[in-house]
Amino acid sequence: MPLFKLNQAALLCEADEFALLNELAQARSRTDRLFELVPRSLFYERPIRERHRLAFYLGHLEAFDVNLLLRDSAGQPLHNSVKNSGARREQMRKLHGLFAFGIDPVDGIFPSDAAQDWPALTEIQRYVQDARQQLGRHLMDAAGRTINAVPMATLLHVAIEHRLMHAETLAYLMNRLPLSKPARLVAACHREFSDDDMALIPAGMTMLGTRSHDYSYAWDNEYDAHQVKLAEFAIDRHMVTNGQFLRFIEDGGYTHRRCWTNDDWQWRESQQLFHPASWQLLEGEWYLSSLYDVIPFQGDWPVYVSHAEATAYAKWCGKELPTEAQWQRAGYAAEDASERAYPWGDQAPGNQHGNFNFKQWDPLPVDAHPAGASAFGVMNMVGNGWEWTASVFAPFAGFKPAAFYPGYSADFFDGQHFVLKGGSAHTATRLLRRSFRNWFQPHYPYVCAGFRCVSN
Ligand code: AVJ
Repeated sequence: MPLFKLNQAALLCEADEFALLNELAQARSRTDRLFELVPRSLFYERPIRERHRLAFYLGHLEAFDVNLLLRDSAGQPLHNSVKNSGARREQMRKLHGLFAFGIDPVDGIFPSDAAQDWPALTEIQRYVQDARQQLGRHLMDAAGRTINAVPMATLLHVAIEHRLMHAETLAYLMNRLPLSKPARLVAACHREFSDDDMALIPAGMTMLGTRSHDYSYAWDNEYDAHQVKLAEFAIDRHMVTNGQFLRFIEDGGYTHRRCWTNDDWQWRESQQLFHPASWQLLEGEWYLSSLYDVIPFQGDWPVYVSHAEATAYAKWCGKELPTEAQWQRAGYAAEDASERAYPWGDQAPGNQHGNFNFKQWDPLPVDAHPAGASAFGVMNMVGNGWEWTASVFAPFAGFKPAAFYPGYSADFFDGQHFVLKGGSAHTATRLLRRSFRNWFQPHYPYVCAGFRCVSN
């Protein structure tokens, strides 16, 4: 796929726009490379029943960028006026409509389209190429301009972050593709971690959200910054491991009614769940599914589960999930009452700090990055798996939806989503900022998301 003609664009751009065009090009090559891993025969699969077929995401990333960026300074869409032949233009418009809306159905309604409802792969690829060409031309002209009073640079941040979030979506969709899966030649690992290994976090303050000058871009749900006061609590030094979770399973955790909330129990019963979605029992041994293969049990990796399963585990061992504020304080507070940019300090994220930014596909042991520990010795809070919190996703005081993407967060303030913090192996570095908030429904088990517990 052609990238921007960056050197030409550079002549016209502000320096920060040039850097952003570069970053968008890099984000494109990340999603391109992910799509290249998908065999052509599997593009029309729907690996997760709540989400779209893979082919959708191929077109969606471009349709989103076109909607956002291909506009005149008054905000009117430009893509209707492109100089293609009439039939080609008509086809472009049709595909654009098909791929424009990426929000998946909520509330247990599953999409019911058929594979043949979607255009052929070559058609989608042509749409992608056309869109990139038009964007390339337009972005050169639009440099330094505003669209509806929004600086081009802000919109480029949005395009980049949207694409990088979808890179993560692709990664966890791909984990569930029906690729042939021989067991990988690594040994099972049964290293034990203890539920008693907790760090004490003294009473104090934490800042949620961000001030407008902290980052060059943050989403609407990250505003406004505010202080939260917390009592003393203890938090697991490590994310709960597969090995710990196995003890819960072996103790009959999935059938202890008292460990589950009413909603969660109903869900568990209706799905007849007895183990995490990524685990498989083969001839009496547990395996974990990954991209191309099935991996023998890794007891020291974080367990990836739904919010419901995480909550049941916490209840089983007499603990709770951390609130968003507790998680934030455990991660970012320093002993002198100041707060750090990252758990380890103010240094930019590097390989020694954690497992993120597609450094590798699979998780690493929960204690793999001592250099990433927080001031209170809490390990691996950023990377290696998102972490569920007990907090319902809701606006902070002062929340204002962005006019260029009003539904980004507001569509999900429905009490049906929980905040996740931290990041996974598939989370890009720029999404690791302290104020970034992720959210999913409590019964969505597919994200590379685990948890740690607190005692209050
Ligand atoms: C913020 C990760 C929950 O994947 O549903 C992508 C991001 N929003 N396209 C999602 C998103 C629109 C969103 N999450």
